[in-house]
Amino acid sequence: MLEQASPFRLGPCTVSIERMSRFVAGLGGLLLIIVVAACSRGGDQDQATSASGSAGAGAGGEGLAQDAGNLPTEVVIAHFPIDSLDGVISRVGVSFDASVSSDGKGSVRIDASGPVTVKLFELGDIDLDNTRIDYSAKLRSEGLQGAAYLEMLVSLPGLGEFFSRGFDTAIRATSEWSSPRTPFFLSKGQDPDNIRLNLIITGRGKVWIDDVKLTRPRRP
Ligand SMILES: [Ca+2]
Repeated sequence: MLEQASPFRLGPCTVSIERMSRFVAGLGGLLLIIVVAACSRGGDQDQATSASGSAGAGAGGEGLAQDAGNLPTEVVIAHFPIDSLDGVISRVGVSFDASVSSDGKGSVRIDASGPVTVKLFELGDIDLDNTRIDYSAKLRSEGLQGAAYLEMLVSLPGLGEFFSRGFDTAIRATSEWSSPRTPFFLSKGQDPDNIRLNLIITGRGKVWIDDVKLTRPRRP
């Protein structure tokens, strides 16, 4: 297993992405779109911290990008606005909460009776390599003993399954909505045949998750 650090700092991109998420939430379901963010590019320096390394800019996943103009900084690979439990894999202690959300359209609530890994979404074969990918969501907690954080599992053909865990953006106790994120660095030729998006909870309590995304930095 190869653990990757989570160095991504929340910056001016966050606000723009949240605005865009409200817009795309109305479309529902799994979307394949471009986020047009007005903020400046800021992610490439993070490549230096890649545990798997990166050969820099190059090909891969271009089929995902349709130019919407005006300097988009991130490309959305998958977006789950969560206005129902559709697609959510784990169901034990998991419910849809229409009254609590970051986007006004409900969220997934987990009533954890102890440590649990909540399996949220499985993306299957994604045509990407030679890029950073970022798993992000909105998280909230109430009376949480321990912590809750994002986990991304990336299956690479011939190499096995690797994980990225957002320890540094974990939430604890009682917290309002925050925007955790955890990255994974795909080297050239590392083209995942599956990506799984999970939520790890290390103790009992209530956790809400909303607005789940997988994105990558847009290339210049
Ligand atoms: Ca929602």
